[in-house]
Amino acid sequence: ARVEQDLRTALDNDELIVHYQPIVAAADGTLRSMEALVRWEHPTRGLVSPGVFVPVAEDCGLILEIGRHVLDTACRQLAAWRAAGQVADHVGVTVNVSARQLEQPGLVDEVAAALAASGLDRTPSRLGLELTESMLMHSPEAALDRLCELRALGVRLLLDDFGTGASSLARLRRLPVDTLKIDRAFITGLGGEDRDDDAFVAAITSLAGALGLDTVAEGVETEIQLARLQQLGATRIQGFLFSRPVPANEFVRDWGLAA
Ligand code: G
Ligand code: G
Ligand code: MN
Ligand code: NA
Repeated sequence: ARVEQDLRTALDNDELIVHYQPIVAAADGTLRSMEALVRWEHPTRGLVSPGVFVPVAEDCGLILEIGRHVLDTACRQLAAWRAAGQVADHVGVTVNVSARQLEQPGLVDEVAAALAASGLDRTPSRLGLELTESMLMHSPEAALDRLCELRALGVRLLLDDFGTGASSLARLRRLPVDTLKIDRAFITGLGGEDRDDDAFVAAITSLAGALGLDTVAEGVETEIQLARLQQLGATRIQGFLFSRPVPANEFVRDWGLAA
């Protein structure tokens, strides 16, 4: 209850800020999009990780407000960078959506509102929503309807942490997703002694290719992993090798076109 009260205050005091991590083309390392990741700038405890407070926010329902805040902030930030000539028109932004948000019928209107308020409604495919397989298990039919409504707005849908959940190929075929984000658990061992990870990633990229989906490899930290992912046909790369998630000003300094 203490953390819940503090979170409420954090929202009111604008202590919840958004960091951005680049997602680049596997072929040439150019910027394709960035993932928006929330952080809590606590007045005394410093930067608090979402791993700590997002679960609390999900339990108490504050995740709905936090989610809306991150969505709005990310859309406005991308629009501002575009207007300033800092990012190319094809660059997008992705936002994590929690199960509680997806359960809300109002989510579709909120996404539409965020697009309209930022002006991204003219190019809605620049917004991507990251969902996990596990959150689709709950009530698959309701979730599927919601995903179709979101897709009808023109936004992209990404399956986050792919490979760790229990979704069947049959279900994957029915999901209106654009991109599989390969969980970093499968990236860590790439190019190493154990070839299991290579085989697993190869299977995902060939499946994605057959279904016409993009693949983002998450948690890429070494040149060896990058080279292997290029061979295996991953289309996008995200990880500390290129950048950690950074504040907006650092992001534009390091990745902006007019920098
Ligand atoms: O950035 P970091 O690795 O600390 O994130 C930890 C977890 O918090 C990740 O699973 C990430 O998806 C989640 N997360 C980060 N930002 C958000 C957000 O805005 N909304 C939700 N629901 N989860 C987020
Ligand atoms: O669950 P989700 O995929 O949204 O979580 C994204 C999280 O992964 C972010 O919090 C980010 O800090 C973390 N992350 C991003 N790149 C790397 C990486 O190269 N290595 C590690 N260990 N974590 C990463
Ligand atoms: Mn994510
Ligand atoms: Na992930």
